[in-house]
Amino acid sequence: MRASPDHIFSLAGRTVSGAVKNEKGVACVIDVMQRSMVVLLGVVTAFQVCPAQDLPKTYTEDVGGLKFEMVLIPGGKFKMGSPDGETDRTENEGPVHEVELSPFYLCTKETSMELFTKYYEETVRPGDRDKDGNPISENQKKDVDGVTGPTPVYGDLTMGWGAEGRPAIAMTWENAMFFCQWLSKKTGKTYRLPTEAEWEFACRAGTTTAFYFGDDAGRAGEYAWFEDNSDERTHPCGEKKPNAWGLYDMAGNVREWVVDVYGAEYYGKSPAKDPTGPAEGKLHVARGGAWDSPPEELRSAARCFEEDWWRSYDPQWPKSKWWLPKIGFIGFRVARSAGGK
Ligand SMILES: [Ca+2]
Repeated sequence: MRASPDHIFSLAGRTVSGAVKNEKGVACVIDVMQRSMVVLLGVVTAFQVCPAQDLPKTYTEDVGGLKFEMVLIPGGKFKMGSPDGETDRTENEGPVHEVELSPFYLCTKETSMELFTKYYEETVRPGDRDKDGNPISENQKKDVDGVTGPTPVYGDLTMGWGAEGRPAIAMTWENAMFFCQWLSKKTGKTYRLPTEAEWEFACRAGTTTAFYFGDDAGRAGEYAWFEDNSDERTHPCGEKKPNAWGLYDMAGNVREWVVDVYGAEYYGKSPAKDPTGPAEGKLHVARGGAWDSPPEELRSAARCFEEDWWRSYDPQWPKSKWWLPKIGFIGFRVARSAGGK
């Protein structure tokens, strides 16, 4: 059967909904999602129906008055990873390998707290009991679209820093993936997380230096919120200089989830065309460093991956996989395959 990206996406959506119906709960949904979405990305990126030159260079998405900008990343080949001689590099950034990417769109900024709050308020599940105090089942917790939403957040989602203009924080990778599903339904376009390769390609914006602003870490303050200037918190998105392709805060502010699971040796066996990460794994990659990062973590090739302690503050863990309370350094930005829906 010949498949289109939209067809595959709808299949994946049914798989997720089906998993909800078996009443094994969110963990089951997420396990299915985690497996299917990796496959999904590979299929989606394999179908490009429109040459990049025919696509708009930018467009504005509007979700109930909350707007964000998407920029076309034209696709092409680049050298992924860091060379042996790069200062402060780590082994998992090699070997440097050539990757070819299909064109895609990437949000110019990290996902905002305002938009993520809208998603949360529209999809948050009720508590474990109804208004009369009776336990409610997983099926009863589904929203009208049959999609299980996040459990109520533990504590203040903004960590007391306020929401206005700042990036969304403290969500798990699974929660970010559900956000993309929600956003796709709201807009009719298929939004997703970028792959790790897409993220690095967009971050570099044609550069081969350690940072997208050169090799001088002393310039980091012009482009990034990091440990030297952040006052140990996030800052409104887009206040620092963008990279050459108009992307803000690719370095610093919050680390950004990508779709890939982490593989320390993946670069040695990565497909050359549109790689989507290892087929299996439990830890997810987050890129770009954050407000708590030393300069070396802002390097374009630097890789960060989920650590067990990130979930240790969640009193609902392991029952809930939605939140990383007190982990204010993790966020994400959305991508969309060019030429698809
Ligand atoms: Ca960032």
